[in-house]
Amino acid sequence: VVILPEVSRTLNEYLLVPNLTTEDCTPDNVDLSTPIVRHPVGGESPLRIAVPLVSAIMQAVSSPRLAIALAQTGGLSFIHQNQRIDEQAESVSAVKRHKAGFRHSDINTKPSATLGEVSRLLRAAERDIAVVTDDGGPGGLFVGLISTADFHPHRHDLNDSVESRMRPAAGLVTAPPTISLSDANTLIWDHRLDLLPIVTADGHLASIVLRRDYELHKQFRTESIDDDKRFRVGAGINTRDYRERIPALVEAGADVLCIDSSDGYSAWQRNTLQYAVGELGDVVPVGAGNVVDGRGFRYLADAGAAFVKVGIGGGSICITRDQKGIGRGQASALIDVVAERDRYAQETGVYVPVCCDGGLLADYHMAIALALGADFIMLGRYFARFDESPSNLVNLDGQLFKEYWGEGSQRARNVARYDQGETELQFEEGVDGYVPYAGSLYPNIARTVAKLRATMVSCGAVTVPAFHRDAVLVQVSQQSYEQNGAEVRLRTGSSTQ
Ligand code: MZP
Repeated sequence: VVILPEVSRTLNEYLLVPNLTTEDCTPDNVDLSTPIVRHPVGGESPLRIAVPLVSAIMQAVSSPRLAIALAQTGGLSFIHQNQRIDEQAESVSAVKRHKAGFRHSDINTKPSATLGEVSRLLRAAERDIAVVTDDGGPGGLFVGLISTADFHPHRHDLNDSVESRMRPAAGLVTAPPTISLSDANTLIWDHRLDLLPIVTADGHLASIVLRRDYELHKQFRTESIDDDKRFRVGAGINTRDYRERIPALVEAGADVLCIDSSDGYSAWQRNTLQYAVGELGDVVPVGAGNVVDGRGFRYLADAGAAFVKVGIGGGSICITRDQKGIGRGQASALIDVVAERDRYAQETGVYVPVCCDGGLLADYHMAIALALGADFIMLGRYFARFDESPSNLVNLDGQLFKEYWGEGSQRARNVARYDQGETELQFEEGVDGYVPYAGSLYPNIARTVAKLRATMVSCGAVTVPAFHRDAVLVQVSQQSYEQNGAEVRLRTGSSTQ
């Protein structure tokens, strides 16, 4: 037996100690882009994303709609493999059919277009979202979004308490064309809106204002797109039907694949990688995992993995540790794997990116994971909460939730991910539950990205590699947990998100 001489630690057990912030270290200067697939040390990765977040390979998370929204905001989705090959290939095609790079000039909207006209134009152009701008008014340039899929003008009841000088009509706010950006922001915050369409007295759309207009506007320059202006999308595969599934997904246009397994340190993954890299001729990069130590990383990197995913037992819906006693604290797993990634890069001249998967309970855990050396982060619960995820929105005792279930639950029955030696799950490794509904993906991602930028600024880093190199972390004591827990009752409407 080997007993590792350490305690297994989670991301929650670390905090970042600030480094010097210099004048040019500002949130705007922070570049969150990161490599997704293996590349020569010092060279360019063939696949990078602008925001280091990817969505989990799960039924309740990665649908075409979520994949499009995430690609628009600079991340990447992995369409889940717990479905028939033709269904999964169709989901990949659905993302690739959408054209990226929306500009308001593309759809010829003008400030005087009505909401109905914009919607019709969007449908005709097979677009979900347009950027609408209006440079009139004292607030300067308004930048907004309109979406056929997500935009529900009637969703928010504005009729109750809008400012008296603004006349509510049919769920929209009518306002004089001179409404200032700060007036608009007040309305947005007061009514907890993601976006606010401003219509003129004669019912024309003057502009649409977002809560975080600047962030979103910026992200439109960082969409995850290919050379052919299509959104990028990944897809999960398994170690059983890969001979049929990989060619179908490649044909459908998948940009990157990932072997989806709860325990990736296996000969099955090596065989799958050998097929993808060797027999199939390396047509599309294939990531592998999950592992929790350097041995697992090296095994998969040697077998040709494009990236290696880290994490066993840490997922919010995961009960693998309780059921099988298998797993490792996510921080300890990352520290071990990242050290091996760096040794491997030194020895071979090849950098194999590491993805931190699961168990991130707060936004700041993403910063801790990046600081510990992760190149990008995979999230399930985080994305399941949004409008764009495929699961149902449910009202439980007056509070809104989205359904979220693990791939190891009876509901998902992902037998290819959980090797229990049978064609049916003999015991569950995941739970079936609910997560608090959080609205649309767009403002949430903008907020998370703003937090990541702010953390990196405090740590004096404007790039992810600099953050890896310079971050200073400290373990927190039990005592400091208790101090953090001092209870302050929140005012209604305030939030810690
Ligand atoms: P989280 O972001 O919800 O904490 O974790 C998502 C990750 O949990 C997934 O990417 C996957 O690795 C893992 N997962 C998915 N299903 C289960 C399960 O049923 C699971 N146990 O652990």
